[in-house]
Amino acid sequence: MGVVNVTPDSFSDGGLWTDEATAIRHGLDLVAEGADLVDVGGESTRPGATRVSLEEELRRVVPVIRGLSAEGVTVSVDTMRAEVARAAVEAGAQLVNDVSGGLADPGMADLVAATGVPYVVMHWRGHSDSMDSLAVYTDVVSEVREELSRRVESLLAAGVTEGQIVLDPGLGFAKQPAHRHDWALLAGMDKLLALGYPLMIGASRKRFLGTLLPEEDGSPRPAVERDDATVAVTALAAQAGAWCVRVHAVKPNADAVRVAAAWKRANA
Ligand code: PMM
Repeated sequence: MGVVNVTPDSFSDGGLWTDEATAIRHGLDLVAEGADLVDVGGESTRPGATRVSLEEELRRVVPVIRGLSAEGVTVSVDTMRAEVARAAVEAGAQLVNDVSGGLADPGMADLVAATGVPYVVMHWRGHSDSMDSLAVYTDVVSEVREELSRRVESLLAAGVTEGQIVLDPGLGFAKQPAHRHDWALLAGMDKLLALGYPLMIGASRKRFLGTLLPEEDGSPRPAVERDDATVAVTALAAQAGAWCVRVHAVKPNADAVRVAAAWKRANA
């Protein structure tokens, strides 16, 4: 899955694809580089970010989704709002990617049930302005697994079907690099896969990679210089059974997925 952030303030690519034509062109480039899906988002979720209005989010994403869908691209919408998900599906989106797993908008479960589209349920504890303070765990893998399975139960009760659900541990969301939460979740992927749903992994350019690879002065490596590390995570995540990786730099990550697949085939 390639990322098109139609936002002025996303942490690694904010401001690059804010106008409609540039965003559509970028989405098409990602497909040419090997993306099977293009994820279009209009709200930055970087730590500390404040929310955009519903109107602004709609204004940013709907034309881009319409344009990419018209070109035959399989588009997903990255949104926490049922209203945006509805408009996105009407504009051609075929998947809803909700970083709040349905917690941010009580209308989301019904919308997903009504449209029948695949739905990414990410582990989330709160909005960006508070998520760092919510990153408190005794055992991050079992707590994330438990919280995801409670989300699944509630979605199924609302009429969403098992076949629609994709899970995601939410790397970087209420996870602290200093406590290695993201690494524990990657190493514990088998326990998340044991829930029986496809797994999405969004490691691309995230903080935990920056802190793994500090600069000489000790500061984290800048986001745009974390692609090589992202590719290494992609290879390992694909090997461990991920269904999808959500990335900014598609070409090298698509190569890594192919390498892992060839390795697996040779082992079969
Ligand atoms: N991360 C971001 C945004 N959306 N969606 C899913 N399913 N999983 C993620 O890990 C995820 C996401 C934040 O990254 P960005 O600002 O680079 O898009």
